[in-house]
Amino acid sequence: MADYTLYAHPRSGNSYRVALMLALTGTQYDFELVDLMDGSNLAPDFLKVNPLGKVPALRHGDLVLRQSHDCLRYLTEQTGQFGPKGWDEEARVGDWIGFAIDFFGYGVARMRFEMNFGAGPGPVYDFFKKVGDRGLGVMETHLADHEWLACGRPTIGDIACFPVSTFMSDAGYDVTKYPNIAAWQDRFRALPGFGSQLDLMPHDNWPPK
Ligand SMILES: N[C@@H](CCC(=O)N[C@@H](CS)C(=O)NCC(=O)O)C(=O)O
Repeated sequence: MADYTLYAHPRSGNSYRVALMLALTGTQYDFELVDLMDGSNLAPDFLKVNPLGKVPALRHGDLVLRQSHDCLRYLTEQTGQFGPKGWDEEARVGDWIGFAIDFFGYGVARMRFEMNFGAGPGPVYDFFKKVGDRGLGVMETHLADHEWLACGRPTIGDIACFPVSTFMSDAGYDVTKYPNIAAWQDRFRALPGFGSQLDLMPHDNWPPK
């Protein structure tokens, strides 16, 4: 049994953040599938782990973390990897964690949700697309002269942003129009320990029927 247990689902970008952090830091973990497709996130057993009924959750001893960004920060402290050093770096990494919430969470991730599970193209999609377009524009410009999002090295800022960046095509974007983001994704995929969502969060019934 590993020290950490990750409760998560492979279709969840927030879950993938934490799974990536565990994998990239070489941290062993037990994986507990919480199947969002059959409502297991609202089953009494899981609500004891996370009363909010959401994934991911990360257990380490008696501590249970229920926010993906807390998990990233906690694991930087535990492993000494991918974290900022000093307040200048904290602020720059924090910009990208905030970006992941403000532009990816409320933009690209919602667009993908609308396309996969919602009404598809339409006014709701267009509303989120304004946010997504703005965020991708900021990121594409930034990556024109930065190899990594903050501090000149891979940090939890990159780990926070990578999962939803892989939803771009499902969200309706032509990724070839964002060559700097595509090149950053390639650099990210080359990091030692990298795995896909399904590598890190195995699911027997995939794609879900
Ligand atoms: N603020 C949370 C958000 C977690 C979240 O929204 N998880 C989604 C999957 S990506 C979920 O569990 N949704 C199921 C539901 O809301 O019923 C985090 O950063 O971890």
